[in-house]
Amino acid sequence: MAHDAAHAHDAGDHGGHHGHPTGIMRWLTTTNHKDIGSLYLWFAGIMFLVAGSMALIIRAELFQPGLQVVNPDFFNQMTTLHGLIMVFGVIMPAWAGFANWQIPLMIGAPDMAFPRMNNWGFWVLPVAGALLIISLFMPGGGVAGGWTMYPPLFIQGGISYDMTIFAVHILGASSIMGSINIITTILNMRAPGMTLMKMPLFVWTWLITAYLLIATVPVLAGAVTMLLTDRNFDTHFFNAAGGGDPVMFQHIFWFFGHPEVYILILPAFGVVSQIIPTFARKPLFGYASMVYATASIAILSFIVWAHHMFTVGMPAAAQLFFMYSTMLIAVPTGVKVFNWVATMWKGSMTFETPMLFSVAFVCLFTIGGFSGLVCAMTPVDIQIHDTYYVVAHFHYVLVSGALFAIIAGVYYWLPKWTGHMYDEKLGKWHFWLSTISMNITFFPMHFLGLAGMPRRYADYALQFAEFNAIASVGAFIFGASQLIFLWVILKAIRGGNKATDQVWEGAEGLEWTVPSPAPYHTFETAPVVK
Ligand code: CU1
Repeated sequence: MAHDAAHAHDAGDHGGHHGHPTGIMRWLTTTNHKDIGSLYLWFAGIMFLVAGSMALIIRAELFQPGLQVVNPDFFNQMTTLHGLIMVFGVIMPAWAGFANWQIPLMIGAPDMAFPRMNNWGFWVLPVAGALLIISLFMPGGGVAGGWTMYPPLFIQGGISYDMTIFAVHILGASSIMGSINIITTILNMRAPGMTLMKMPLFVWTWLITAYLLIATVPVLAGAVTMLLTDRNFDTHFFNAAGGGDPVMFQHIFWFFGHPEVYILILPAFGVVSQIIPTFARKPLFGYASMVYATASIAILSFIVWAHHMFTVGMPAAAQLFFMYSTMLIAVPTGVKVFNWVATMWKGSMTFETPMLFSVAFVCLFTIGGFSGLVCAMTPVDIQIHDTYYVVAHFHYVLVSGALFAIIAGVYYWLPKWTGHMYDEKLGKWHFWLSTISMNITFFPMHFLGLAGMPRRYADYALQFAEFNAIASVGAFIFGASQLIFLWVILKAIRGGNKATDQVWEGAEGLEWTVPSPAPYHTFETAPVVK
């Protein structure tokens, strides 16, 4: 167990101890939290290119009215898989990568609590990803029912629908394994003195996220299992002709689905709460209120689900309940935004790339929050339901929210992860191009939605042409800008200026101040916890 931190990754090449696996076997058998963190991040990055390309196919088709690039059925397959892969294959695995890399370092644990389950939790992911992508090429075509998998559409399709259900089961199993690991690690393996209320906020947000996952992923698994039996074993859970109820699927799905959107965004709150204090050179304002706000958001997320279903025909009392409970979430979210602003207030701020993305997060996520409040109002939502207004809303939350926080976190910790500084100049190019093009893409969608353009159609009426053309131009600039990001990451991995011990001037916390030897271990040599 005497491997030196800096040389741990080369141990196999030295012909070192007990013939550690090298090459592909090293990655297949690794139980080291840093290796597994990297695997998650690479998987998320590759799937980001896949699902991002699908978005560009969508935007190419919508560049002009009339069909020009793909047929409507393939268009629907693209919107469905773009959503499924971005949620389950990009943002969730990226956060799992951050959790694996950072949580042990931040709380002073030698590794995750269950290193072998950690390995398994990652390696089922590529199987699910492959199932989703291969399903596109199956007889009968790919899944075209939307990422929410609503019946009756989702009961009718071919084999690709069964493959998608299987993929969702696998993804769920992976999430459950990851969550059990994260909760156990945080509750049992903190260094002496690291009390719960001293934990870095990123650790807090992931602890709460892990509870959300454990509470909701089995609900999703139940929903898709009922779809599976409706499809293959003649049950009629969601078939009105057999006494079932298709709307029941929506209730079950969104009981998972709304907490799921907080699963995607809570770790983002955590990352931004690490970055802003560093570059404002002030401690986080309102730490305890941040923890309580995160917990409040998580609890409230369980009682708002039917705000996705205002048009299914609900009693007025239910509409009022889901409207008011949804609006209530603005309170703890507002607490967070005010705390981030107060942290920056009178700080001696500098604007390196991680800070730029974090400040953009605070501004643009807040736009997504406000349009969420608009959507929450029942009478307004009945008007804008299934229009591009909703598409604009959730892309502000997920692109300039979750994705920007992931990018900010990658820039922030890349020196820690690779040992090299990234190229600040290219980082700034990446930031400005992404931020400007993100707004060019998604802001016009508010106008399209208010004017009545429905989502999930390959074509549209002539009066929507201008804003669609603008959105498509923005999308292609955004897509191209992400190639800069890829280049910056590859450059930092391959070399560049050595990162110093204290990478960021204002950074505090265990992860920056305590040396963190990477335990070299695999299935053959399990970690020894002293
Ligand atoms: Cu929701």
